[in-house]
Amino acid sequence: MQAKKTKTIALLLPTLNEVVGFKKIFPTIDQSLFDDILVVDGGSTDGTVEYAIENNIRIMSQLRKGLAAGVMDAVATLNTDCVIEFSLDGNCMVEQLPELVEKLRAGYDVVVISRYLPPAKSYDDSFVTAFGNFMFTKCIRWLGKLPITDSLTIYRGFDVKIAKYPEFARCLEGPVFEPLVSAVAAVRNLTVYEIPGDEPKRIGGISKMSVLYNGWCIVKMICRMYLFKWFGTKNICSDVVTVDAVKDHS
Ligand SMILES: Nc1nc2c(ncn2[C@@H]2O[C@H](COP(=O)(O)OP(=O)(O)O)[C@@H](O)[C@H]2O)c(=O)[nH]1
Ligand SMILES: [Mg+2]
Repeated sequence: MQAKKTKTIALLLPTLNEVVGFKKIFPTIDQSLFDDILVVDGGSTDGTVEYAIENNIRIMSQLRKGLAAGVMDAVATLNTDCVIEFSLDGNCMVEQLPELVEKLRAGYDVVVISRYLPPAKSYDDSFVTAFGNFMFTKCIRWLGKLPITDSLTIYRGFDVKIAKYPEFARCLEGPVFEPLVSAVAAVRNLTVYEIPGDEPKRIGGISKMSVLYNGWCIVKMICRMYLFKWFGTKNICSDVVTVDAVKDHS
């Protein structure tokens, strides 16, 4: 009998005008950890795309607008079992990639580098983002059973099957990709492993995140996920034909 193949992992690098961090951080990444490396670019004009091409890094330009849409569309093109999201702006520490890879290969569905699991600390949070992250993580953790501490960070790996569940596409509206991965994992009782890890301050460029808009989209997503938890798929979007709905009409 053939031995079971270990899980394959892609490193996904979303970029939008991130050339400073890209040049500084990418050369320090151990590329041998991954089966695939892909940059998804949101329309950079600062040399990010040119740098990727010059260094033979696979890059795709996203067609839809926004970080979550770019990540979703890039994940859909991957042929690997798992994906790790990594931000090249200095917020993610390269040193933690080997452990992240190891835990994914060990079989966890989601592995998160948590900024709030002691002794880790975020050096990039403002009072507002720290409060928002705390509240949203509480709401998301009550969807399931695991005591997760960070549901919003981009720095995570997960099984790509999560993005293929029906409730995922139905709840992905606006910038809610990472909290949605955590919410789906909670509702479905998937295996989640958290590794404490500091979030250093970003280097170069500016954050493209809008606190109010992101917060509003996450509130809507969490409400939909509670509806999904309590009443099932057909209640989270009216134009979806579920197996139940098909049965009703037969
Ligand atoms: N492809 C793509 N990447 C983006 C987009 N917006 C931000 N990014 C990248 O995603 C990462 C996280 O974004 P950032 O603005 O730093 O968010 P923050 O860390 O939550 O403040 C950075 O590496 C950005 O360059 C986008 O619309 N498309
Ligand atoms: Mg950032």
